[in-house]
Amino acid sequence: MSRPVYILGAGALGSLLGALLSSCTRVQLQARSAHARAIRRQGGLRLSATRPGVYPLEVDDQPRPPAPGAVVLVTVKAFDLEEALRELAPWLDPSHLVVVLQNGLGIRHLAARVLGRPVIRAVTFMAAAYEAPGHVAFNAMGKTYLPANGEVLDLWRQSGMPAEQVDDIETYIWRKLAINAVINPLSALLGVCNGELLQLRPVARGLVEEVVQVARQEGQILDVEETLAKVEASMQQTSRNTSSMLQDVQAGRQTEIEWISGAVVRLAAAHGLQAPRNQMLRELVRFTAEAAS
Ligand code: KPL
Repeated sequence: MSRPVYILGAGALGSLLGALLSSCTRVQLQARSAHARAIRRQGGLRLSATRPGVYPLEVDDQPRPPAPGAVVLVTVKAFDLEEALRELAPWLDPSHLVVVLQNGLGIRHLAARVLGRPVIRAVTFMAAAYEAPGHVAFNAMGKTYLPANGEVLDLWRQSGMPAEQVDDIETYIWRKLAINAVINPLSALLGVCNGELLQLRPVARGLVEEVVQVARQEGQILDVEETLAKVEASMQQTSRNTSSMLQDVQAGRQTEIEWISGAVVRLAAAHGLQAPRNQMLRELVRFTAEAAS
């Protein structure tokens, strides 16, 4: 019998994972009241685009503890992570497995520090957009990379999601950072879907060069051409998605810019380097997000 799953963070990604995982185990999704009400009214979460349909799902709009032995998937945005984990901490016991899936750097350390226990840091390329309460557009079935934990890997695979166990999760964290450092700020500033950015190769290359340079200082040997190819492959694969940063700007919310471009700039400075392109996008996104809020 699979472990139950508890999802903290019912945005586009958390809701999508809840819907898909509910086909193979019990899922408790913690959601805001309008989203929770719509899910109950429809008899589940509505997915459109890939695998359309209504997926039955147990949803709570009042904070509830995870079931014993649950896999706790933390899918809140990076800027909400610390507070969400502080609220979760009293409910955890050694039977729980905590998995963090945010964009950006420093996520595993932050989570382990706040919870005082190790967590599983996963990297996912699933792409989704929150359309309306009770409705998520499932825009790309991307792979999820997990460090050694067979149980979480099995849950993913049983529910039909591609997943791979990897020894070097740090490499995937840096690759995803490069992807997010190009796609997220550019899409948020230009107001376009990810696929449109394929036309901006020289801009993407400049941003990737800076990320690769910082990664090297941190002991991650990435290659510019290979990383750029991965960024473009992600633009292709998620071409119809609006990035999470564009969704945040459009909704007048805070963005993850400090966890993505901001992290690149701060680490560059710590190594006596500069990352002027990432710094420029960081400032422009901050300005745009403030103007939109
Ligand atoms: O991670 C993403 C995001 O939007 O945050 C990508 C992979 C770019 C998909 O949109």
